[in-house]
Amino acid sequence: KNRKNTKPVKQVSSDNSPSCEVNLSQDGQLPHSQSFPQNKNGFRVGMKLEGLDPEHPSLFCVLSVAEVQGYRIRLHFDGYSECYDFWVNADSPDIHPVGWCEKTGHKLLPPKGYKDGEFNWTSYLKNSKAQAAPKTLFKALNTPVTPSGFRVGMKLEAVDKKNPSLMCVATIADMLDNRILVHFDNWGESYDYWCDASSPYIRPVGYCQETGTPLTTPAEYKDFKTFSWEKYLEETGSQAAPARAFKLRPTHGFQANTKLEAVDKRNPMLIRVATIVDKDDHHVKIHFDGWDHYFDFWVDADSPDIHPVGWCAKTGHDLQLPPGTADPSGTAGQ
Ligand code: MLY
Repeated sequence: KNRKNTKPVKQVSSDNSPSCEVNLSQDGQLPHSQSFPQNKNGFRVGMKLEGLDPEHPSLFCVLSVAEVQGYRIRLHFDGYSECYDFWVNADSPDIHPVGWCEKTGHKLLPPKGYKDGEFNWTSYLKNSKAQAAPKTLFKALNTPVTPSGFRVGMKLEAVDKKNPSLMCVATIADMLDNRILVHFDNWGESYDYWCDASSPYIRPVGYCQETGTPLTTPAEYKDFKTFSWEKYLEETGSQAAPARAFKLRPTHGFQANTKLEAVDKRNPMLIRVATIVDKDDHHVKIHFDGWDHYFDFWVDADSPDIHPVGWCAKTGHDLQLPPGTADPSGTAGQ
């Protein structure tokens, strides 16, 4: 894991393309994470699990629960600096019980200091006197999988979420539950992201040509000026993902000037009182009440980091009130 050796960089929060996405349920209802959780957060500090590295979403890592707050957990990469810790909801589809990688044929990145093939969960748990997070706590295991026409290796056209103006040549690098991992041909895996079949960021091969949208060809592609999908599929011995596999996403129900509770991107342990100040087909623009509009940002409408009013109170999470709000405890706006 090369990034673990580099200096931590504060996540910049100026783009409008956050990297988290959850499934809309079949009936087009809000994603589970955007309604009130049905169950309690059963994770406890010290429990170990396997999960996606949010900055390298193709990698599954050995993680420990470092903090529990309401329905959220802070996850720590075993052996690495705390500065890489990150927060997820207890029902995140990106976390799995110990042994999941082995079972599903995914490579598990061991804790720092372990060489490939040297790591073994049984002895690791014993030596670290730690508990594996119980399987029943994981949402992914309880989610029915709908068959899709997608297969690993198939090609498609996809938005580079880190450069949202680019539609690019992409490949399905992995599949998991109802999601696909989008990888950009010949680029590093840091641009990869998981999405479901109804993601507005993915289109079948041929979409750019049909709509007159420029298509970003694979990095270093020799004939980029004369790129043709037919030729490229043949060269790479691959298939296009069938158009029928792509689903239409129902429009979200968010309205401007409505209130919600949203994770502060700059300090993700905090959830603040917020307002939707703008929206488009698949995004909403979040404003933190009482703070400068400079901090406003766009998120995907299905982001797991936006919650209905009352979510914090119901799940036992602190809520940051607008600065200046009368608060007897004197912690408002911190
Ligand atoms: N300016 C950026 C653009 C990278 C685009 C990568 N996408 C297509 C996966 C760079 O050259 O790093």
